Amino acid sequence: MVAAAVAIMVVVAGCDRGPAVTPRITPGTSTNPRAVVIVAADFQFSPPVVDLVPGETVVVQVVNGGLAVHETVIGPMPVQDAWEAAEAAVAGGPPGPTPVVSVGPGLEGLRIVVASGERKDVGWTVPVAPTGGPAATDGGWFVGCHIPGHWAEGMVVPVRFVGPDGVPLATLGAASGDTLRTPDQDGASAASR
Ligand SMILES: [Cu+2]
Repeated sequence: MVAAAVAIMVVVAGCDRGPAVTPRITPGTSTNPRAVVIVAADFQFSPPVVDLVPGETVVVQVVNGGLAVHETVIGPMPVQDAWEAAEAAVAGGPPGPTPVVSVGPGLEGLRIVVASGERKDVGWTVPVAPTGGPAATDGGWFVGCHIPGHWAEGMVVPVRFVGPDGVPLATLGAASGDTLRTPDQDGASAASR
C-alpha cells in the first residue's frame, strides 16, 4: 500500500528523467498477464509508444484495423533488421498471407502476423537481464512491421521499458523515438520523407 501511494505521488509530481510518465502499471504475471493492445493500421501503429516492464508476462493483443496484412515484430534493432531483410527477399510474391520467412537463431523477437480485420493474442514474457533491468537494450527496442515497404511508411514505434510506477527505467534514452533509424534495406528512402 505504501508503495502504491508513493507511486501515485511520483506520477502527480512528475519526473525530470523524461517528459512522459505513464500511469502506474501493474506488471503481468504468468497467472494474471497484462494486456498490451497494439492496433495496426495502413500504415501506423497505435499507441505511439509501447510500455513494457522487464520480466512481466503479457498478452500482446494485435488488432489489424487496416486493409493490408500487418505484423508486430518486437525486439531490438538486430531483430528488426533481420526481419526487414528476410521479408524484402519475398517482396512481390502472390497476394494473401505473408510468405513464410524466417531469420537466424536469436533474431526472432516476438513476431505476430495479423490479417486485415483480425486480432491475435499471444502470451509473452518480456525478457529481463540478470540485473533485473531490460535485456539487450543497445539502440532501444521497437515494435515494427516488415511487410515490404511498411517500415518505411512509418510502421514502427519505440518500446519504453518502465518500472511498475510507470517511470521509464534508466539507460533507456535510446528508446525515446527520436533515434529511429531505417533498417538497412531502406536506406535509400530516407531522403524522400
Ligand atoms: Cu504493416
